[in-house]
Amino acid sequence: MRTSQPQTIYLKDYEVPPFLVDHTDLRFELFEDGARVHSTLSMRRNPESAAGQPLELDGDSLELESVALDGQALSDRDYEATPASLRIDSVPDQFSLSVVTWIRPQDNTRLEGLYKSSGMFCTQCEAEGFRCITYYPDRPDVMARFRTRIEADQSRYPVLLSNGNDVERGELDDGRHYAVWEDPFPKPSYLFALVAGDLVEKRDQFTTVSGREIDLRMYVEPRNAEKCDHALVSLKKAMRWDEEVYGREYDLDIFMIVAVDDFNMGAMENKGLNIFNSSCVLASPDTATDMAFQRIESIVAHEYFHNWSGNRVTCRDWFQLSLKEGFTVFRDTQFSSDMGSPTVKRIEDASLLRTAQFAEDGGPMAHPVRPDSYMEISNFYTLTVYEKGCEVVRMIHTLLGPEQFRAGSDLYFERHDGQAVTTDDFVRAMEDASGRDLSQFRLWYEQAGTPRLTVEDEYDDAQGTYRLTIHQSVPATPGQPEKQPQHIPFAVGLIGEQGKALPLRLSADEDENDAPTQRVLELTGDSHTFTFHGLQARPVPSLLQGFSAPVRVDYPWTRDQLMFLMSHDPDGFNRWDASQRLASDVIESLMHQPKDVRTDRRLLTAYRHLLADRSLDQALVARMLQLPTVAALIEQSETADVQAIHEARRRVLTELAVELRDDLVACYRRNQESGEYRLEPEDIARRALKNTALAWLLHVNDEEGRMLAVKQFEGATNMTDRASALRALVNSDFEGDRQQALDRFYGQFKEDPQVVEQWFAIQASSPNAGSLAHVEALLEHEAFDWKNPNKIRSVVGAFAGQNLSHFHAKDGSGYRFLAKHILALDETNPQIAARLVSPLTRWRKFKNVYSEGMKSALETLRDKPDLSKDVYEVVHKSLKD
Ligand code: 7MF
Ligand code: ZN
Repeated sequence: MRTSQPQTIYLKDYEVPPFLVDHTDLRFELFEDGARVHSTLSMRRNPESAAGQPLELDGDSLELESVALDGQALSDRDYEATPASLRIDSVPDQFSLSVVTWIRPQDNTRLEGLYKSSGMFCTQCEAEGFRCITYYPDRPDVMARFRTRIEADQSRYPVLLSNGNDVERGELDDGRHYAVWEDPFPKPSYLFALVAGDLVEKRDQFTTVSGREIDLRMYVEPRNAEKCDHALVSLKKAMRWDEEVYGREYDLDIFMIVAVDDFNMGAMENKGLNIFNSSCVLASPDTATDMAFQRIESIVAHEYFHNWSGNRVTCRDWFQLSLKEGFTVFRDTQFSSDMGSPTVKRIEDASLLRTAQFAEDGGPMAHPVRPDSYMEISNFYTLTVYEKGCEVVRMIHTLLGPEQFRAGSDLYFERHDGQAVTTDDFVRAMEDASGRDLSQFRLWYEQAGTPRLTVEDEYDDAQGTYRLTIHQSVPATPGQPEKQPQHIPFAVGLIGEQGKALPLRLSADEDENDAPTQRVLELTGDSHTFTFHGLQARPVPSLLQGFSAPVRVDYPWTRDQLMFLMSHDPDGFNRWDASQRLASDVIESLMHQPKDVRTDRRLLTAYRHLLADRSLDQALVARMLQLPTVAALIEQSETADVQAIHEARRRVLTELAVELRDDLVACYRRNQESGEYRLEPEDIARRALKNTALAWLLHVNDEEGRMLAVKQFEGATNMTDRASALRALVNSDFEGDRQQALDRFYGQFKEDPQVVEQWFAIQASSPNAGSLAHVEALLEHEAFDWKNPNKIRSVVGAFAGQNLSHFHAKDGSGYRFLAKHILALDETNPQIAARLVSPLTRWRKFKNVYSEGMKSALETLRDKPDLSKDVYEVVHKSLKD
């Protein structure tokens, strides 16, 4: 057991910083056995803070070499230093503090602060990594102008980068050189970045709307020189889009992107120097799938958009994280939607939310979008803060409409430029610009839990009226037993007998021609009734169109109604939703039925129509053909029996694939690759559809499917087709072809870490090939590396998060496997260790055979001496009753 309980930090305890930093001057001496950091801070007392407080700076694992106040060296009686803090009891109102620390980037396996990744130095400071570099008031409401001088060996580290503009460079003795960077914009320490390495530079240009020329520079290891184009193209698209849609222009003369292989997260928005996980920025058609290209476009945009939503206006404290993340995810979602298929983008986002975020919101780690407390802030970079936070901003957009939302965003940036603010300031700007009252809406930031809407309807033949009654309830969550009703924008439509969207008349004298076919009903109380007039027959309701709010909706659609919606709902999102509800219903009803009970023929008919429908957006068809995942089915069930769910889903998939075999082959052939690889939405959709058909054929070990897969694997001119064929073979019973394809794939790409990660993930997530024994063997593979977060995610993460039938083996072996590796990782990289605990946290959701094993795995973790704060928090909250 951990001997002391980590401290809990509360939002209600927030106090303004006692000291401010006007200027931060840094000098880094980088060596092979460590780095010396000289920091000089120009500080003064905060006039808004109580007088006479001592100076207390944050540190983390620091070795102090010297301290000087206003140029006078201090003796160790004048201050109190530990690896985690530096305290000076008496300081003047204004002073300069110089501190020298010694740190060891080469031994830094946590990947927080300054560390080495494949021979280069790089940093990750969000949220509290800067304190691993030097003593500092490491909180986002302390903003300073930074000047950074980097000194290093010239031949090993020819490229020396930091935030802002490069103002000076030169040579030093002993083959060393230096560079000086100055960032004119005051920023919090979490946006500081430094990179030193032997990198190639790719240059590009962007002319802003006001005619300024921006230098775009991308830095990568030489072997990745040919994988930069897509990120640079994406960056320019994002820069233009932010000017056009938000009126936001870039503010420095240089914008830099760096790719690093060892990175705990996806990417980081450091001012003027964004750092990316290689897997989220490097791409070529030969090595990256369509999905990877799309992910890169949206992540590059996300980090760029932070320049305004996050950097120019930042967070007052980490409880406000969603201020920058929720808003920026909303911005990147809108951007991706504009760049591709809006319906498919909405489906992707909503399925992530409904499976993973709803699960988080219903489990022991549930917290509001603006949490009230935390032990370790890195555990709060969650789906709730990011994705639900995005939905909250999206609902404001829906309630205000695009023009008023833009006015609110303009006001927010104008009012708070250069400040560190709260989510409340954001909402207030939206209110002030629009005149709308969002006081009840603020509960979305304060209450955890997914609201549930129960819908009843009644059709009155004589009156020609249709009544919808909607009840809402917000479930209890840890620390929040009682909830108030929330303000929910609920978009609805009604579909008539002929499959037409009907005009929605909320009063009898409303003219049919003025009535819209979609209305956003605003729910604010426990229950509401809306009456629609002038109907000739009972309509089919299309509820929560476009997923207008992050809520669950219960309405007893019949299977026939769902089929009807699948082919007639004008709302593309709800067509997909109907397909998922129908398939879920069919799968669930088969769960405890004897083997000879057949799948409802209506599902088959629906899918046969889909496969033949050439008029529908093919990207949407490809999405609708995907059966709900096991994770989605678990989320929908009361207490989950994973093996039964997995079996029932397999049975349905098998029956569909056998029955639709000819349609699948025809669909495959119709959509085969011809000509050059293009990344246009039609081409992406075509490949997705074809590869879904292929996966289904291989699922039932179809001979022609096997031939097509092998041919596609060998002849592929792009990674989407190659990886899809590999995945299909891996998920078939054609063991010979599977092994041959795996070996050839590895042989061809073993020098490329991003491709090897895909190779690992395809195996570790396969219900067929990814047995625990095989996954254990992958951990012994020459390409596996416990120091690299991407490798851990692609094997351990993919197994526990995506290979649910093996992970939830009834003998508990999957859970013990995960616990064992979390324990080891807790020593080297606590952030990654804590993230891996997540598949165990929802143990109460599962039947006893599973939950007992999950709980005992959590207890194993709890009993480790000196557990990190990161893992401690997740484990203890999960076990709490
Ligand atoms: C798109 O938010 C959406 C979310 C923190 C690190 C990137 O810019 C970030 C960083 C985590 C989890 C998700 C994302 C990021 C982080 C992310 C990236 C791209 N400020 Br942790
Ligand atoms: Zn972000």
